[in-house]
Amino acid sequence: MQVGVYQVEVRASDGKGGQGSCTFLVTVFDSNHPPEIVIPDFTIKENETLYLDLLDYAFDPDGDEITFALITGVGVIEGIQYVFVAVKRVQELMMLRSL
Ligand SMILES: [Ca+2]
Repeated sequence: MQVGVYQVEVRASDGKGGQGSCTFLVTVFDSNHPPEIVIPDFTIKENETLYLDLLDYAFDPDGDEITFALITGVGVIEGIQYVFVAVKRVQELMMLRSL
């Protein structure tokens, strides 16, 4: 049932020609709750790589499947994993990529 307000009308009959009726409203609201995600700060050394399984830090109150996207910042998200390679310089990153 989609979110919205629905009107229902019900009639009551007594079998002797007598009838009564009424209408009432049924409101269907969006019961979905957004995922909660909290990731603590991390400290890593140069040339270290930070791997995070994002499902360890996120939770959906309804049990919905969660997907992730990087909004801003360093690193990449692939599926449920965040990866940041803390190479010293851009040139070194280029070298690593060319290997
Ligand atoms: Ca949800």
